[in-house]
Amino acid sequence: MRQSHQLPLVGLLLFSLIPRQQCEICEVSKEYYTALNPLISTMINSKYTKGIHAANVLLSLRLGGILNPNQEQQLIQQINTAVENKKPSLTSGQLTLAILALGACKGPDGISINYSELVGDLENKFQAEIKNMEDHDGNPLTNYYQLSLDILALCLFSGNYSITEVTKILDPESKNYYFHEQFSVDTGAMAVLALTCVKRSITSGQNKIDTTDLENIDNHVESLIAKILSQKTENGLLGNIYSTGEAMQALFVSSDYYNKSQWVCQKTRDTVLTEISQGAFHMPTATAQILPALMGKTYLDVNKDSSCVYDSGNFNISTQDPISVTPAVSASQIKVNYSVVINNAKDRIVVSVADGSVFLDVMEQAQKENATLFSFTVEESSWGPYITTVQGIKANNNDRTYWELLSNGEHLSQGVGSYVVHAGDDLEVRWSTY
Ligand code: CBY
Repeated sequence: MRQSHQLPLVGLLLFSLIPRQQCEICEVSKEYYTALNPLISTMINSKYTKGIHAANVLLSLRLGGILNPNQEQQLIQQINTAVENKKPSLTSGQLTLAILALGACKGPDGISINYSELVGDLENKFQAEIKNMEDHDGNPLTNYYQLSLDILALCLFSGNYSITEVTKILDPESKNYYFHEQFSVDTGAMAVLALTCVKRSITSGQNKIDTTDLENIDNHVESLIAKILSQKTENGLLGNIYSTGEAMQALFVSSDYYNKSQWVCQKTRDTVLTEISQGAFHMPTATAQILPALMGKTYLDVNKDSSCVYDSGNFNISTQDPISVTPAVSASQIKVNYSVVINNAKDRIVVSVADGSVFLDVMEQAQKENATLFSFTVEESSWGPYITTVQGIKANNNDRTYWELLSNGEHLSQGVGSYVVHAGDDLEVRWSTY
């Protein structure tokens, strides 16, 4: 996690060599695919590409046609085992990602997964999300990002769902698109992909035409796209660097809803490539979520009936750990301030950690020094460790509470396992409501 790829040369190369013609889908051209090798190695070799967390990675690599059948088989095996052993405890979105990954295409043996069983399980998990919303003031068991993923998979894999109901759920005015009153671009993007799939199923005649549903879907997509574009930054990112890949996918599939002057795809792509060269993508999930867009693909390209494409020499994937040019953590120590904030009460400590340490190291050091005030627990998520309790107080989706991470008063856009701390930082975990 402390490793980062510094690929300035690759970034420069991509920057200068990519043709800059106008196009709706501005993928990286094939000749330069090799420059994506380190990203791919990160996905395949990382310690986080484990169990169910491998699903995002397999989905991305299959959409890109990057793997060889052997590598693919290993990932499939991991996901199958995780699904078999942990199905009841998987969240709806985790099960969905497994279905999307396993069913992204038809493997070389022509054997497909048992869709009907998995899709049936997903229908149940999706219903449980809706039931939770009814019982808990509109709050799902997980979140709207996962509900949108669920709807996308039910749509792509012919599951049962009511078009009218999902259209109502994904109303852009729902509070579930917002965290701290800030529109979540990741969530909006996933909802656009789900709604676009549903719309296509209506217009292609798979589902009965109801003009009110169709109109509502159109309005929702239009409004969500406007909200996504309103989060465009000066340098072309959509939200932040970690939401941009999926937002690009949403914009690829909905070009009827904005005009060319509102989004210059190439600018976004070039900024992403620069960020890649600066090491922003050392987590496999982050990488998995950016890669499809860079290759001109979207999750709507998942098609259980089309044969998988395998790497025909564009990539040279090593099974070695990706090379890191970041110097090993040096022995020098830095001091940082760390506080746990609950309402108006603040428990503060100054801790010493090795230069190059991440937020989690600071929390561990503080816990060592004072277990009463600074005890905490984490859960492994596909984005790395996620703080679930501090001082025994547990985050709860039913009341929209969580432990928020801040540095110098700023909300962080990385988790505890990734954020590298600096000397003198004022780090905070704050009991918050989103
Ligand atoms: N994935 C999910 O279910 C997560 C959906 C997501 C929208 C997600 C971002 C986007 C994505 N692409 O996966 C999301 N985060 C959600 C929904 C949430 C909420 C989780 C609770 C719930 N209702 O399900 C919540 C509480 C609002 C939240 N994220 C909190 C946090 C903070 C975690 C702190 C902790 N306790 O450990 C944190 C660190 C923000 C903070 N400053 O406190 C955070 N999220 C971040 C930074 C992120 C980004 C991760 C980027 C990175 N490099 O690590 C994120 C990509 C993501 C994961 N969250 Co939330 C958003 C972004 O910055 N673009 C599906 C599942 C199957 O995997």
